[in-house]
Amino acid sequence: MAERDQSDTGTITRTRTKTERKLRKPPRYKVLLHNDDYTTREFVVEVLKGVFHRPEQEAVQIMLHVHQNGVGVAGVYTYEVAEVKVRTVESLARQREFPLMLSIEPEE
Ligand code: TYC
Repeated sequence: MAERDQSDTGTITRTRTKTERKLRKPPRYKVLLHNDDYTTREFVVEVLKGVFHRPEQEAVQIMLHVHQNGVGVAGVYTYEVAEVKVRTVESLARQREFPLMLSIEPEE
């Protein structure tokens, strides 16, 4: 058996492959919109258009999905961008005294 000095733990290391490093895409997060009984449909559509850059028809579809199912995806972003979207919409909603709730969850 080969000799080992005291600092040698026997651990074998290797250089990370490109997929483990450079080509790894930043994780993405869903911004979820939650239904409530007080926020107006119009406000939710305006937010989906203005903050999440959804075209009118898509904005209406997402709003109706949330209205009917309780929750839906407004958009998918890096964590930092998702956080800013949530803060922006919460601020707009509170200015109008709407209780609209949003949350962030990892994609997949
Ligand atoms: N349920 C609301 C209403 O009937 C509309 C609504 C839709 C509210 C989506 C929030 O995330 C929401 N006025």
